Amino acid sequence: MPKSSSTSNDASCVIFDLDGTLINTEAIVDDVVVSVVTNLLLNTKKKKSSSSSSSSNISNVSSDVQREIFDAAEDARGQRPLEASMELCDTLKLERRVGVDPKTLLEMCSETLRWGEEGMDAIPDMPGAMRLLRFLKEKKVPTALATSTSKEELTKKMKNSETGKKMLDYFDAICCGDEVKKGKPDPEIFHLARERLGVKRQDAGRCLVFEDTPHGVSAAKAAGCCCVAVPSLRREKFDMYKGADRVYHSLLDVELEDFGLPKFEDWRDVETVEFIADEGDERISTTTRKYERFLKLERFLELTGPVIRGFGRGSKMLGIPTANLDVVPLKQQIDKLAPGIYFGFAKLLGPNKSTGVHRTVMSIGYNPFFNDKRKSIEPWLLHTFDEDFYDETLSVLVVAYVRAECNFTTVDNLIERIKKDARVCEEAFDLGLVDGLDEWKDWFVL
Ligand code: ADP
Ligand code: RBF
Ligand code: MG
Repeated sequence: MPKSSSTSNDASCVIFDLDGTLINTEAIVDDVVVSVVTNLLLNTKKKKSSSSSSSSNISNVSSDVQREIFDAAEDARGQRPLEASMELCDTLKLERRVGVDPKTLLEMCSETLRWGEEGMDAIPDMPGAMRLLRFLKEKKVPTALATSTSKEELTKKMKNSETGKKMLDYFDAICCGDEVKKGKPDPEIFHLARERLGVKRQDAGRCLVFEDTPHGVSAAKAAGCCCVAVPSLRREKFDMYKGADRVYHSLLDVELEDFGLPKFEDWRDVETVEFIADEGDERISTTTRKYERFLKLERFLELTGPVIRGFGRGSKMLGIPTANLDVVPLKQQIDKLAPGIYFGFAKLLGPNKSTGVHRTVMSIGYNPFFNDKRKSIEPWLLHTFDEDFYDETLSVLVVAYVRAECNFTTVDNLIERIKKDARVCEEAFDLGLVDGLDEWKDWFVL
């Protein structure tokens, strides 16, 4: 996945997309689109089937249809609302199927999507967004926002976002969708952002753009900018990001020094574990690293729940048991984390409580090697247990991020990589590289 061939390494400023890049609105929008369109289609179907004798299975049809709608909603991302609605109507043939035009569809969705209104859930930041913005400000790198959202909607969204209006204070310039004639994938908004940052057209390559959608990447590249993609679309669609200069799994993985910008200072090297880029390693940067490393979380995260049955692969296939936790009740908490590999501690609260607190390394994500469709939380406790402990309550304290999930060509390579993650965890604690644990001292009391 890494692509560094034509990457410019002389960036002087950074331009950000908002939705899906800095704040996580995409999941909220997709939910609304899927429910509005599903209802439209089902209502028409009901009308039709009540006048005919065929008894079609509506719930069956609806799950297929929902997948189709979700897919279309994903593909339409990155554009201004009306243009996204036009693409949706077109892809799903909504005018023909249900007689709904783009403007009407947009109105129906906006009615449900009332950003900034009382009672709406707060819009979460994307993992690593504030870390990146804070760092660029500290290093005095000029930044701009280039969003397809209109000024009015932006105000509403930020009122309801986790960090609130504070995020907007980080930008030297803000460009909204209603300030340009043509929206993304047209380059106009990136030209505007570049101009507002005082960068000449011939220097557009020195603007580093962060985007999450293929439409956004097209716009940035057409404006002559250097473009980093942090995809919000599923892995199957990663081919659609081919136009980007570099693709990262999350904002946490970005190596600013590859673009000539200051290097993050919060990664900690584990100087006893040598960095050897292995097959699955997608962290190959133009600046070679010597050691494995980890990034302490700004806020540790506690995940507690009963141990459930997983995919039945850990012990059998890998010889590495992972005590899976149910993601559903923990969704809000794990959305704060980028999918990836983490380490920390774990304790059991039932019959195995007496075994104590154990160092733990875990994967929180989709396990690309197995191409899982569902997210899973899989902690491997670095301790030998005499027996299984299904159903027992497990509490995990997530302390640090190690890397993004990767794919491997062989199981042996995956196993080797997981064992190396375990060494990073062990060494980080042995060498006393993780501070801030005392704030959690109550959690360590059994
Ligand atoms: P599953 O797919 O059901 O999660 P695994 O093969 O991954 O099955 O095995 C996980 C189970 O093994 C855990 O639920 C737990 O009961 C048991 N287990 C034993 N030792 C460990 C360990 N060190 N770390 C995690 N789970 C362990
Ligand atoms: N699965 C992957 O597909 N890619 C990975 O990079 C990956 N890294 C892991 C790292 C750790 C520390 C652990 C415990 C698991 C990791 N797995 C990874 C998950 C592994 O595929 C999963 O635990 C098994 O499939 C069991 O369900
Ligand atoms: Mg498991």
